[in-house]
Formats: sequence, C-alpha cells, structure tokens
Amino acid sequence: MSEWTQLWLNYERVRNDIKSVNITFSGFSEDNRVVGSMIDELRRGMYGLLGAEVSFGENGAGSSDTLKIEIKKNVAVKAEGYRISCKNSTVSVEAGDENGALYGTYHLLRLVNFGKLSDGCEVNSSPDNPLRMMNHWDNMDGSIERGYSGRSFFYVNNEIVVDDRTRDYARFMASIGINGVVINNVNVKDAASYLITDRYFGRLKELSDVFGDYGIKMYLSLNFASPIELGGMDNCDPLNEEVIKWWDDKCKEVFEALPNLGGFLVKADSEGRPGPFTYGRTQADGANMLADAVKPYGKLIIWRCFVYNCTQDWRDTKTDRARAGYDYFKDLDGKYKDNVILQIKNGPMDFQIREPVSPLLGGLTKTNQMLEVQIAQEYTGQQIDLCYLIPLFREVLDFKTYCQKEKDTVADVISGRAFGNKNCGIAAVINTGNDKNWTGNDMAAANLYGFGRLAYDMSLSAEEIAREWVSQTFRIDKNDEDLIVDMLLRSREIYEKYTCPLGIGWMVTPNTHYGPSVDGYEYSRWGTYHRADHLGLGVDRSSNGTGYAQQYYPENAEKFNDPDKCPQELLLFFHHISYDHRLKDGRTLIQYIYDTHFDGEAEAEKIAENWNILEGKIPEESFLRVKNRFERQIYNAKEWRDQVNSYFYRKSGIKDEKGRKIYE
Ligand code: GCV
Repeated sequence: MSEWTQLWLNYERVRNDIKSVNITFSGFSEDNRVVGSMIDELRRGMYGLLGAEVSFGENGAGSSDTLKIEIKKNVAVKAEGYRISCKNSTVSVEAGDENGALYGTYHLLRLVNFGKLSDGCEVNSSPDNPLRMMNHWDNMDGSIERGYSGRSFFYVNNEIVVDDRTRDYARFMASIGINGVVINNVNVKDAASYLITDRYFGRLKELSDVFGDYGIKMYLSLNFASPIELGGMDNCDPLNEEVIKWWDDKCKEVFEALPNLGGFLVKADSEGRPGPFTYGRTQADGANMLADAVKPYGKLIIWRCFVYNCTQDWRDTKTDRARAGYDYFKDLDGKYKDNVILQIKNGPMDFQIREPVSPLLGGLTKTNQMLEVQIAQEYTGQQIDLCYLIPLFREVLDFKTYCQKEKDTVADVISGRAFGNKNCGIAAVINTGNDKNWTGNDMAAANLYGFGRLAYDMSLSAEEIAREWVSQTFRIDKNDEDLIVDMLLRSREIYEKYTCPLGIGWMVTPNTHYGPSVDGYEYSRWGTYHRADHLGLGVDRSSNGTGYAQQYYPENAEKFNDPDKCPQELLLFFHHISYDHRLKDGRTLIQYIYDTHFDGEAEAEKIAENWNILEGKIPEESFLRVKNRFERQIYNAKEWRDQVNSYFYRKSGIKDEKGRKIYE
C-alpha cells in the first residue's frame, strides 16, 4: 500500500469471469519506453480489475475465459488517437503512434472499469487539442503558489525529487491525455532561476525521462531577466545583440542536456516580473527573441498574456484592468514567430467564479493561441469549498467569438480548427500537492480528471466527465453515484450564489483570496474593483464607461454594451446598476443579492448533508476528509452571506423584503 492514493486509477476487481488476458503487439516495439509503460499499466490494470493472469506475445488460441488484446499500429489513425473494437472476445486497439496506443490502453481499462467492454463495442477517438498541458506553480523551496494540497512533490529544499510518486503522477497525467507539464512556477525567482544551469541538469534529465516514458514533454518557466541574474549582464533587452547571443548559447546548453524539454513558458511584465517593457520593447519583441533561440531545437515559447499593471489607480473611472490583455496584444497579432504560442487566461481578469470570455481568444486571428484555466481553486474555494469547474470550462469552450462565420468558438480557435494552427491547445494551473490524496479535497480530483478528459475530447459534457470520474474513483451503486454527480454539477452555481453576484468578482480577503472582504482585494487599494456606492454596484465597461465591451466582435460587443441585452450573470461585470433596478424575473438587484446569498448558503448545507449518506460506502478516510471540508465550506458560506448582505444593506439602506436576519 503506497503512501498516496491511486486517484481514478482505482483498479479494484470489477468482474471474475476472465481468467487470463493475452496481449500482442504489432508494429510497436516492446522496447519503446512508452510501450513499456503500456505493458506495465495493462499488467497492473487487468490484474486488478479482472484478477486475470496477463501474458504478452502469441500463446496459442487461448480458452473461452481468455481475453485477447491486439495492439496494432495503423498509420491511418490520427496522431495521438486510437480506435478500439471488440469482436469474439478479441479486443483490438489501433493507433498511429505510441502516445495514441497508450491513451487507447487507458481507455480500454476505463471500458473494463465501467463494465462496457463487450462484443461489438467501438471507440474512435483523437485529441481535439494538439497541446494539453499542466502548469505547476511549484517553487523550489517546496511551497506552491496557490497550492491547497500540501507541498510540492517535485521539490524539497531547492532539490528536485524523482521517485515512485513522480511516476504515479506521470501515469495519472497520461491516463487523461496530458502531453506537456510545466514543472515550476511562472513567477521564476530564487533557486528556480538556476534550473537552466548545469546545477540541475542531471535531475531534470531524470524527471523528463519519467515524463518521456508516458509520452509527456517537460517544460520550464523562464526568468526573462536570466541574462542579468545568471549571465552577469547589465540588461536583458531583447533587441540587444549580446543578450540575443547569451540566449542562443544558453538554449544550446539546455537542449543538449535536456532533449525531452518541450520549451519555455514565460510570464513577463506582470506583477513584478521582468520583461521587454523595461526597454521600451513589445511583448512580440520579447517572445520572438526567445523563439529564435529555441527554434534550432524545434522547441516552443509559450508566452502569457496575463500582462497588466497591478498598481493602477482605480479612482479614475476609465481605468480598467480587464482591458489590458487586449490592449497590449491585439495590435501585435501576426507579428509572432510560428513557434510562439500566446497563453490566454479564460477571462480578462483572473479566474473569478464568473467572468466573460477574454476578447483576445478569437480576437487574435493570426497568432497561435492557447487557453489557460485554473483548476487550483484560488478564487473558487481553495479545494475546501466544492466547486466542480468543468461546467465553467465548457461555457468558455462553447463561447461564440464571431471571429468568422463558422468554426468561431473558443474550442475552434484553440484547437486549430478555426485558423489551421498546429501549435495551440489548452493548459491548466494544476491543483495537486503532496497530500495523500493529491488534491486536498478528494472531490477536487474531479477537476483534475475532468480537465484532462475535456482537453483531449472537447465534445464531452460536464456530466459525462463527472460520471466517469465517480465511477472509477468509488465503488458505489447507481443511486450514490447519481448523488455525487448531482453535488458536483450544482456546486459551481452554489459557490457563485454565496460569493460574488452577477460577474462582479474580487470581494476576497487580500493576498490569501479565501473568504469574503468586500473592499479587500490587494490591488484595489486605490479604490474598489466593484465600484459600489450608495446607489448601485458594478463597473461600467460599456462605450460610456471603460469601453472594454468594444473589444469584442460587434455581435458580442453590442450584447455586452446594452444592460437590457447583457446576459444577466454578467450584468455587474459590464454595467453599474442601481440597487432598485428590476431584473428579468422582477426582483430588484438588491433583493437578488440577498436571495442568492441566503439560498447559496442553504444549498451548501444541503449538499453537505447529502455527503453523510455516503458514510460506510466509500473509504472512511475519503469520507472524513470531504466531510471536514464541507464543514469548513458551510462556515465560509455563512461568512460570505453575512458580510455581503450587511455590506450592501449598509450601502443601500434597503431592507430584505423577506425580513431575514441581516447584521446591521
Ligand atoms: C503565479 C494571480 C495569482 C498569482 C499568480 C498570477 C499569475 O495574480 O494571485 O498568484 O502568480 O495570477 O497568473 O501569474
């Protein structure tokens, strides 16, 4: 029994009628490292799920209780895709490459797990996104920025750790189709700056080899000021010849030592990080200089668009952080090298429970784009409160940008379907740590699993993914499975109800970002992000206000610009609305705020009660861990309810029509 759980790779016995499994390969070499991982997983999975002996290679006809599996190379299958079919108790898994065969193997194990492997079954699958990545915000001292599941399992005291846990991590990632992992925080400081020196190459090579065994490329976050910090230079101007030469030499050294490194992720000119702006250069100047340096090795520069001035003075009503990404990047569309990808957060702000989709997604048409989401629940309950994020990600992917007549959703843009890009995809800020259960709250593993599955197959619904996760993770009957699925599916709405109303966001405790503080957010020190006064609440981002709504294509701009057409859930993001304004259902804004906060808290109590039904049906440790989180969630929900209601009661002077308790 290892010190950590196996998450959804829970290979407990599901049937007993198959006594042996015989596996053959054609077109794939058993010496290949990814095939080696496949063999290990099949042995482990088939033994666990079926209790069957597993043999490899031709061994005669076999008996009626033998399951035959043929893993075959078929170049007609799309890159990293697979086909599974089952006839006469013989299963065939076809793939064009090793990654596809590995993903097909994991899918086959899922079918066995779900009891869905039977004659006639057919699966045809290939990834929608070329790049499917996890971004770790792990620091080398072992802390994790915005980590809620313990400490890093990659680093202890500035040293890199490679052990059995690393291998299990790589297995989990491959099982959901992840093919890239950034192993260090985008805020590259202290020892992390030295990751691109020979001090760390040995361990990094070991780590990247473990990833390589599972078809995963390793990436590093980069410090843009490395020529200064490591090279002793007096600047890091991307157009300076000596700086360019320094990077060329550095990349040669790094990629010769680490051939399985896919490239670099860069946060520049944001929240204190260095970047090209210091030298009067553009973001494209910075990204292209690095892109040239990595190009001889066929590598990528992933450049983040989370660039904004966190010290903006919000007393000026035209100031708007939401505008920043588009303002900095739109005019440079088409000016980036082919091996640059711009990584864009799903919203224009920062992973709030509700934001509009960033206008950069699809706003750029000539530049490689990648979507960034956050499954570390920084603003969405910190893996204490239950918040299943797949419905939110689905909304983002399905958003029609109107960038062209057809194939214009965010999913079309990031997958390359819209503009034919090859370097594109989706990344998540991950929610793992060295806690026994990996994600702090056992239920938060649904977001980890769900992100990977959705990144691979963007046609999956939030409910399908929730069901897959529950039925692999727990061995429970259909009613109990329904109960957990229902909790997951309702959780985002509940969290939204007791926290920030109608897209306004941000009313969080400064720095920690957990719990309410209506005026508190650290970067609102020059005035509030929500702009509440005694008459109303919300930020006017229409053409009369900051003009942010105009950053969208006309169809969306028109809708967001007009308070009568704006989707209600985003009303306060786009408009300053008076407390007595009547919403579509006839309620006033202030009454809506009171109602949702009372309802949200009550609904959180209800799902917490439902959890108790599972006592004795799932492992006790999991049950108790989640129960404890629910208790803390209820406490948090009450705090939010009371602070938000009191704040707006004091501001507006309007009483709750239903006479419920609001602290004065
Ligand atoms: C890694 C927010 C978070 C920071 C994070 C930053 C980013 O501001 O609070 O912790 O830094 O986003 O995405 O770069």
